[in-house]
Amino acid sequence: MIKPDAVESGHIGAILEKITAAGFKIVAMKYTQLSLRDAQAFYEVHKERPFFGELTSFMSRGPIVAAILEKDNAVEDFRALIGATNPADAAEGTIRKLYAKNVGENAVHGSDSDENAAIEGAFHFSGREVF
Ligand code: 3AN
Repeated sequence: MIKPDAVESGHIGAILEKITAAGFKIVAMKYTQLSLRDAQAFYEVHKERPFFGELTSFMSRGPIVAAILEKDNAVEDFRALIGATNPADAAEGTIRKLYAKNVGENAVHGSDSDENAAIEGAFHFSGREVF
């Protein structure tokens, strides 16, 4: 996902350019907005964390871009492309170093495993929206 902070700041195009230049194929994509309930469901694994309320209200405050990306070694390579969760720790040239505001408003989300990528893809897309 391209998160609400990066959408608000006008970085959709630049972020998609970096993603495709890094060799990812976009197999599904939409511009949409999560309701608070959607965000709570999406981030269910974090529900005991102290930042859950902040995270879910942020993720539902404005539109996002959701996408399914394909590439060999996609999970690891995408996490390298986006950089550390906290942009202060992110490597130079990474998407979060370039576009994230702080650890909460950090521009993009990437799945942390192939299994979660499949679950998260199914959260956003029906079968006929995946190409
Ligand atoms: P990542 O997105 O890098 O996998 P996770 O899974 O640890 O990071 O955290 C999920 C999301 O929760 C992050 N993308 C970020 O938006 C938010 N988050 C993580 N840590 C904090 C924190 N200390 N304060 C506020 N939000 C946080």
